Amino acid sequence: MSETFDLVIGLGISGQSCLRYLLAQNEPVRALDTRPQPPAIGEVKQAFPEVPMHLGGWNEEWLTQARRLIVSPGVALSTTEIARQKAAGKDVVGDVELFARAASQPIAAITGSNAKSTVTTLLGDVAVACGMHALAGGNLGTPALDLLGENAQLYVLELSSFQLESTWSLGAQVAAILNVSEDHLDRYPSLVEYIAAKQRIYDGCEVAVWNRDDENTRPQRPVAHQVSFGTHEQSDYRLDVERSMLMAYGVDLLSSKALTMRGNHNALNVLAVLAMADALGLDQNIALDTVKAFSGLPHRCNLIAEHRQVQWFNDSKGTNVGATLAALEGIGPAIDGKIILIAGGQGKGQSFEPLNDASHRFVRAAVLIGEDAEQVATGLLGVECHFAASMDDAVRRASLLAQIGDAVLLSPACASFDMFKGYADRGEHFERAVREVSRAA
Ligand code: UMA
Ligand code: ADP
Repeated sequence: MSETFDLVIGLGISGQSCLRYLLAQNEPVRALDTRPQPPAIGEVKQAFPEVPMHLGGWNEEWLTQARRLIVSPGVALSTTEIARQKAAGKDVVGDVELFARAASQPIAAITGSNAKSTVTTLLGDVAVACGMHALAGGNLGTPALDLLGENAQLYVLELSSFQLESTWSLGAQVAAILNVSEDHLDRYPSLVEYIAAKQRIYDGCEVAVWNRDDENTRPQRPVAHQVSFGTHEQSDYRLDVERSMLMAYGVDLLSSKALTMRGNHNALNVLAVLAMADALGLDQNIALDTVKAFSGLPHRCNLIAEHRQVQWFNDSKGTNVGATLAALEGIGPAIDGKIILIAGGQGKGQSFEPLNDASHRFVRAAVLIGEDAEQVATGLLGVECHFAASMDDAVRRASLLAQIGDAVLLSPACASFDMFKGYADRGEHFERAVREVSRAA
């Protein structure tokens, strides 16, 4: 009988954080990745010389022998090999579950189809401004387990539905689902399973913060203390759209015009931050000063150039229909002309139809790229659609289509991996191409 061990599945950054954590606990551990060449595998092998690794497929013997499977977010629990072990009674967890079991300080947890990174970063900034040693991470970039041992007083975690699938013991001090729109339907059979994964964020939480405008965010299981935000009149934290006013429990807090980040969607993000900050007992005046000054993260609807009276916006992080809708509705009414939309990439099984109404109102023409370009066109009925083979080509065409007063918006509504290393790479390509057409003109 061989020694029993934990099997870490996936050698990406969360798998590596699990190896560091388990080795520090002196746990026997092995690792498996179904990819023949996971990124930077040379360095990974060097960093963990004592860990037996299996690459390029499953290892049924290891799966069966392991006492526990630690599964990376990129691998679904419904994968046959994992589901079989789970059905046989094996403990199957993710990195966030290991983190939750080990963390002794409060956790603020944030999920949603969009705005997670913005809200996580801003809430972390608010807590730091209030004098707390707060650390932000999770899906945002630094794996949750790497935040342990840093003497944090508060953990602010962005959690994806993938991470929540394999988490049971979160017990956050405050947890929020910001919004739900179609995403990752290449992983979930339907929106119902995707929402169920997101709802797990409320398990064992003290305070649930949810979006009164989006019923899918309301806790589906009882949570004693609930706080809502939204434009709806009954929202505890409310954006009064007519008066451009952010309010809490009927009291005016701040004009949305005083925010550096633009658009109603960002005002709602700020409300979510304020609701969570209050739930954590943070100083509201400091919170208000911090949210006012926050200018947002790159690749999220940023104005990057203005040339010949045409504005250029980089919203490369708009990787689903909900984000692109927010960008069209934010920019469309704010410009004199119309939008030239650059979109497309990997559609992840989404329906693009929800874009029809806003594109009809605000879009002059679209330039579509990537493997699901034709599918994106189904959400742009009545809009003149062009197809481009590269980002350079798309930007050149967009510059020819734009008229005075127009805005060119890169908001792909799709993942980028068919053409780029990720959303940041796509956004950088876009910005370079924009600089080139501006120089050439
Ligand atoms: N993979 C395999 N076989 C394996 C293991 C992974 O094919 O055995 C593939 C996955 O399907 C995926 C890729 O490898 O395509 C990376 O997966 P991973 O789980 O190894 O990823 P990590 O490097 O550990 O990064 C993960 C998150 N990635 C995913 O959920 C896909 C990162 O979020 C996160 O920042 C990091 O943990 C730290 O917590 C990225 C992401 O794209 C930004 N998240 C999705 C999103 O935001 O929409 C959910
Ligand atoms: P996430 O981490 O959930 O992907 P980000 O803060 O990175 O969230 O933003 C992703 C995309 O969502 C960007 O295109 C951004 O402009 C858009 N976005 C931000 N807030 C909202 C919102 N409240 N509703 C819809 N889209 C939003």
